[in-house]
Amino acid sequence: MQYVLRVLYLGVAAVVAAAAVIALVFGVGSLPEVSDISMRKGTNSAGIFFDLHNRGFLPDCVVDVEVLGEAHMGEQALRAELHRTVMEDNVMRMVKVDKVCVPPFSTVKLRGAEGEGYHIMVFGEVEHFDSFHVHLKMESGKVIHFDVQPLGTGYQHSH
Ligand SMILES: [Cu+2]
Repeated sequence: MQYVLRVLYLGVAAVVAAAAVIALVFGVGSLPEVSDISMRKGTNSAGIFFDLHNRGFLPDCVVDVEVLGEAHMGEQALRAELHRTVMEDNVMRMVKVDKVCVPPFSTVKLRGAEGEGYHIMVFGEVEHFDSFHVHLKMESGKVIHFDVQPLGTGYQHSH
């Protein structure tokens, strides 16, 4: 009788432990956030740069980006792409990429020529806007939202 109870108890404990692990991995999943945001305006284009962190237990990827320019006259959606700067035959050029992934407990630098070359490129009449709202859509369904001012420092919203 006591043996049966002990086996039952161990069984329950194992199920509880397994449920806790599943909750940790799938409940928390990835924890993506950004820091050190900056922006450089060019002519009819701008680069947005930041560090992408993942403090969670699962990998995640940026799969889409939306950028809204804000000015006195209102907001306007701008064309935005995930880019990577690459060297080909000693010539630096930018290519469009579908996603930028960050492993668990890691950081990927989206800083243009620095590091792996990733960055966000915005196209349009960027000189008309004072501020830019950026939404990064993650593969997990999570969305990172931050604002950035050219030559200024951006800050991340917590939602
Ligand atoms: Cu680019």
